[in-house]
Amino acid sequence: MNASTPTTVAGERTPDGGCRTIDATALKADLVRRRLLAAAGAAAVVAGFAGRRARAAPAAATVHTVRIDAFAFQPPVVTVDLGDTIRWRNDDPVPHTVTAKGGFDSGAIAAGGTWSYTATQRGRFAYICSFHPTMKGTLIVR
Ligand SMILES: [Cu+2]
Repeated sequence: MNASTPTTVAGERTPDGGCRTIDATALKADLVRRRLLAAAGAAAVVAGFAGRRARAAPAAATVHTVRIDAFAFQPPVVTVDLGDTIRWRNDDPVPHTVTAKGGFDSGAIAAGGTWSYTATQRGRFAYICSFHPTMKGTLIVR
C-alpha cells in the first residue's frame, strides 16, 4: 500500500486525479446550510422577542364613548382599563358637565360638543352633571 496515494471518496475523483471540486461544493453547501440555520435561529429569536414584548406591554389604550342624551349618561356605568380614554359626547341641545367630586371635571360641554378624559387613577368614580345633579354616571377604572 502506497502511503503517498491521496485517499478519496468514490465519485470525487476528477479526470486529473484531484478531488477539490466536490469538496468545495460540499463546503459551499454546508456554508449555505449553516447560514440558513443561523437565519432561522435569528428569526426565531426575533419572533420570541416580539411575542414577549406583545405580552409584556399593556394593551393598547381604548377610547370609550359615553353619550349624553335626554339628560342621561349612556351607558350610565362604564368600565375601562387604566390608560384608556373616555369621551363624552353631548347630543343634547343644552350644555352638561361630567363632574366627579375629587376627581375630574369637564366644565360645560356645549351642545354637540365632546370632552375626553384619560383614566390615570384606578377606582370607582361616581359623577354627575353639575347643572343637572339628577344626571348620574359611574366610571370604573380597573
Ligand atoms: Cu346636564
